[in-house]
Amino acid sequence: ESTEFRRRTDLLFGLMDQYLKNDVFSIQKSIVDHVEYTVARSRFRFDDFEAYQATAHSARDRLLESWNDTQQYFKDKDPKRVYYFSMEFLMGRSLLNSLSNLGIKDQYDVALKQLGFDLEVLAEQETDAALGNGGLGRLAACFLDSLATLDLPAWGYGLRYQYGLFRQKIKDGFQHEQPDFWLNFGNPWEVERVHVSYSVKFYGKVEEEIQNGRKLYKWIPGEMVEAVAYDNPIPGYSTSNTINLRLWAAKPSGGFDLEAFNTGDYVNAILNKQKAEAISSILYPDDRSYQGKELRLKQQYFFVSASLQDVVRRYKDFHSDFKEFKNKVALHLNDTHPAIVVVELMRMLVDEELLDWKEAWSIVTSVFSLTNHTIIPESFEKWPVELMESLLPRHLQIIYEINRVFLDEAQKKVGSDFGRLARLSIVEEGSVKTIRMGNLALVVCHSVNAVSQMHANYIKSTLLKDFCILWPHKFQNKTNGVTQRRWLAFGNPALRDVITKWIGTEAWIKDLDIIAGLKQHANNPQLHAEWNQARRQNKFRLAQHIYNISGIKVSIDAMFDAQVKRIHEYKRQFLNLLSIIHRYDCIKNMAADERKKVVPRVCIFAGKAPPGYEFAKKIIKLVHAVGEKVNTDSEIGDLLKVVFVPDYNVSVAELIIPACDLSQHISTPGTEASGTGNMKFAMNGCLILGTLDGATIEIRDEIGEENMFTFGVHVDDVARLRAEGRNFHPPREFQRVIGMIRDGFFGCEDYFKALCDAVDGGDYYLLGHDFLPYLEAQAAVDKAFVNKKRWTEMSILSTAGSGKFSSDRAIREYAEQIWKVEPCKRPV
Ligand code: 4GP
Repeated sequence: ESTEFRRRTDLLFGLMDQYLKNDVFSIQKSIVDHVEYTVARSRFRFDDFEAYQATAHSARDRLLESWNDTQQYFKDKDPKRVYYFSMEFLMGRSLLNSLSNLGIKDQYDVALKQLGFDLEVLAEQETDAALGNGGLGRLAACFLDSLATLDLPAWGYGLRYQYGLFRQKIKDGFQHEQPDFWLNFGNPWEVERVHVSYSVKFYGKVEEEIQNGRKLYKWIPGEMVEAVAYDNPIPGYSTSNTINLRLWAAKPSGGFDLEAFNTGDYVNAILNKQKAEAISSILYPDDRSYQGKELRLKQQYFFVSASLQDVVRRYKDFHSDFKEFKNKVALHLNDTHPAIVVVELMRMLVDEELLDWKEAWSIVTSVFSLTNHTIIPESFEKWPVELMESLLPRHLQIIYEINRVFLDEAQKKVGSDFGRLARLSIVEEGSVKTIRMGNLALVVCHSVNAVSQMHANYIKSTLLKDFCILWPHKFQNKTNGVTQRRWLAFGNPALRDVITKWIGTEAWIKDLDIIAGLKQHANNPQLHAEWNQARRQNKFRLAQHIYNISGIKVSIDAMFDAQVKRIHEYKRQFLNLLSIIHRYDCIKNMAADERKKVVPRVCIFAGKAPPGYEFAKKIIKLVHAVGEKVNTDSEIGDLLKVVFVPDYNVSVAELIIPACDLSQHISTPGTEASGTGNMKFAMNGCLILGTLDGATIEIRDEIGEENMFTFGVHVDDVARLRAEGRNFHPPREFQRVIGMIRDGFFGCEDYFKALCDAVDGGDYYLLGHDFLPYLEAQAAVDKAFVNKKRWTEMSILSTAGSGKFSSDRAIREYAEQIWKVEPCKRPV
């Protein structure tokens, strides 16, 4: 047999020839081969889209080689692995990122140029992978990039939604949602693994039997669905490691279909298929309470069940029992959406692997960790008991048992403080009895982390207080970070070159702390010239885009001022708009010579409103209404422009972030857990105008108060000010701009009435309180902008101070302090 093995191996090596080469000629050959054999066009005639497809496939070939070897290396070494479970991954486009991480972008540039194509133009052909709503999903994507770059043995697990986050179309200033058919033209960045599939059970009943004196539970499912794996290779930067993001698609389970066919129920068989596929069909937008709860819970269980089966199978390939499980596996939950997985692991260990409860519990409580991403209590999902009982009957039993043991133990600590015990309980009694998934995760996970220092302090004293008292050691902070590769090095090549030149190395692309080296040159006029030159190039690109989408011409000498993020009351886009109206009003009332002193601004908004969230939708309409008035006012000209860039996504962010002078992060303190846009802008040398909320506080600590603009109420005062709200009289300036909206100055007064009512009655987000301080901060911004030298210095110092906000730093902390995993670097 061994001769046969050798013969075959020799044959295969001979056939392999060698790894794919990365010289220009080899790359061209693989591109045109893909034109001919994959895209099935003639190599003598293909357009930009076909060229993109072929280029993507040739890049994918290279990714797969690296992927295969990395996975084989992990298998050989069998290190402890970390699995990152997330319902959302907001990946954006892959082409430029993959080529850059693989270190072969320059060769592709040349190769394509000679073939008559422009790589940047081809890259525009790619549809964003928008499998996420916002911050949480984008963080997961940044983390994968860092996990790969730091050579950590990691996998991501999630759902392969058929439709990404909706596309935002604007008609007459109103948002319209259209489905995002992102897979319509195929997806060259994934590999379908038809042989990697697992059955996932739903519904049915639980049977009990006694075996050898032990009571066993058997779940007889009422429905089964197959989970099929799609692998998305994630290359690290400047390493030969490529890790995996495995996304599951739901397919009907053969057995069930057959049954229907056999009874002649052809139509039902097809409907069953559609029903199964619906599980991985849509990504829920952020307005959870409006959606079908059952489908969402089904999605959650579907993805964690398949993932866990996969993890356990991989573990069992090398281990005959579960003694080593804790030492080999770390499972991380990206918020509580995947929390049902803790029960699923308990069920697998007790019911299927026949471990006793105690042993299983000790494993389950050692392997899971959790990140909490919001301050809003509703983000802790709850499921009606009735729903849980019908969909996952065995899980409900296990939850009750976990809760019983937990409350017994808690009672020993808190005595008969029944109020507190009721708050701690995983089961919430009430008119509708529910399971609190947040509490469940808090009980089971060995570590629970916040995403900024302020968020940590805040939730420890509010949302998680009762749990903190029980287990203070569980709670910690891991301040977010973003990948400087996508967000600076690749997305802003002009600035990258300047940075690299002045700090004398490009090592900062892998070690962002080094970027502090810019500080010593922050006064150098030559650097100033190059810095501004690079930034101007980006402004020009954005101005072009704005013109293409809206026909609005903006001056690149004006200050580009952006607020781009999901539209939410707490993020206070409304406050920004009110100050724009105030600015407009002031300019209109100025004498001509006074107007000459006004600093010209382009106010840029972008962001999606969750489909069921009326307030947010009205904000979008108001941006357009104000824009229409201001942009067409001939007296105003370049002094003020208001622009809404539609369909905000990763690619749009990549265009806006490098091009802005000022970015706004003005949430009411105590509402934004961290924010990551603030980090991306700061890294790109864009100054921040912000409140002391989330990670903006840490950005201030790093960059220096004097290099940004902060204002507004203190977080400790928010509750009191809210309580006193009724007695508060907002300033005259505030009343005036609200009055303008109410009086129909921008039209649609009935439609906008609810916006004005929200701040006139109650003003929960304290816009009235913050209005004057905000205007003062805005005035300080104007004043600073006129001093070009000072502004440029501040911009350089923003970039120089952003070292901490790399996701590499964040991931290193997670790896060392939470997951206890170590790098496993494949040799070249
Ligand atoms: C977001 C938070 O709102 C944001 O502050 C934070 O930076 C981000 O997570 C990453 O931690 N939350 C979500 C969500 O996106 O869906 O809860």
